[in-house]
Amino acid sequence: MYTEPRTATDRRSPCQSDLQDNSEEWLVYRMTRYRTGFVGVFGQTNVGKSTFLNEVLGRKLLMTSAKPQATRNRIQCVHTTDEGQIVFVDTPGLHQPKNKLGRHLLREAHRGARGMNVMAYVIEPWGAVHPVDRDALDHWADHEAVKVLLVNKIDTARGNALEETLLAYAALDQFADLIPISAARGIGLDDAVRTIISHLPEGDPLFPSDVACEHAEEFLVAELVRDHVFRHTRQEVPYASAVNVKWIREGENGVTEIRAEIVVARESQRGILIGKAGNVIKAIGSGARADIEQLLGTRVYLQLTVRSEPRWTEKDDDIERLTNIE
Ligand SMILES: Nc1nc2c(ncn2[C@@H]2O[C@H](COP(=O)(O)OP(=O)(O)OP(=O)(O)O)[C@@H](O)[C@H]2O)c(=O)[nH]1
Ligand SMILES: [Mg+2]
Repeated sequence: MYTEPRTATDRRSPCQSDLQDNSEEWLVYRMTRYRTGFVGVFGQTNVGKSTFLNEVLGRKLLMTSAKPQATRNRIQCVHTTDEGQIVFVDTPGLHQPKNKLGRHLLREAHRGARGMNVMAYVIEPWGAVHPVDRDALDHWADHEAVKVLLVNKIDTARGNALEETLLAYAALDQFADLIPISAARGIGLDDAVRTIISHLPEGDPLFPSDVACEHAEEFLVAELVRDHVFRHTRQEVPYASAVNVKWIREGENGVTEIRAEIVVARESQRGILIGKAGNVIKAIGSGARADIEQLLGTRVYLQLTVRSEPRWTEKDDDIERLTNIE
């Protein structure tokens, strides 16, 4: 039986002692020390990475969408439990880039892998190893992070698809654990979090337990507006849109006043975003306002404008400026 080390110098991991890697004591040991570390969430676009994080965090901090390429930045958020603290890094989904903005997103995803203790790689129950995953996992084969596979959307799996998926990805011999989940239905999330924590190094929390996100309010507010741009527009318009929060200030009677502009890449997109008699921009504004009120916990007055910056999605400087995270 593993016994508690008595001195700091005696704090060897049980791996170095006589314990077997999979013995019950080792598992108990892994679960009883406070653990802290960085966990990157990776995977193809639209597999549910941001949905998973929102569900784990218990609040809508990250933008999600039925349309691909919703996430544009490496976004850090903090999840604290009694067992450990995870600094999660959400990343843009892996995809075939079609323009400069797409290539920028892919670079962001790869940058997200730096310094991670654990890579949570998210897939869907496709039944076989997807070629994009094979390439990405090959690329990260020598990365020092522990890799955990999250098979999301198990609510959509038909027949033996889940079992076949688990077998196919296990055969890659890269994953310490493979966990079926459904982010949207809240299935398997506790298991996923506990397993991830068990792979983190021992350490004290890096953030106070009430911190959920280390980004400025402006960024989170901009993401909520962009979320509703994705909901209310189609084709190229959501991908040509960026949101810039001009200011947030305390107004009268506890109302928070926010001024934000949506930047599009062409004049015609401006018209689409505004819509007939302003119906599209109104729908975006009222949806975003409700979400921002939830986030900030105050009443919100949101003023939205639309401006076009021709071809910003093709210019490096503009991409940096308009997708910049603070
Ligand atoms: N059926 C089902 N749908 C899900 C589940 N989890 C997420 N989704 C849906 O999948 C879509 C994509 O979710 P996101 O969380 O935006 O995906 P993502 O991986 O962050 O996408 P990118 O940011 O574009 O890389 C959304 O419509 C979600 O509602 C799930 O467990 N089951
Ligand atoms: Mg996302």
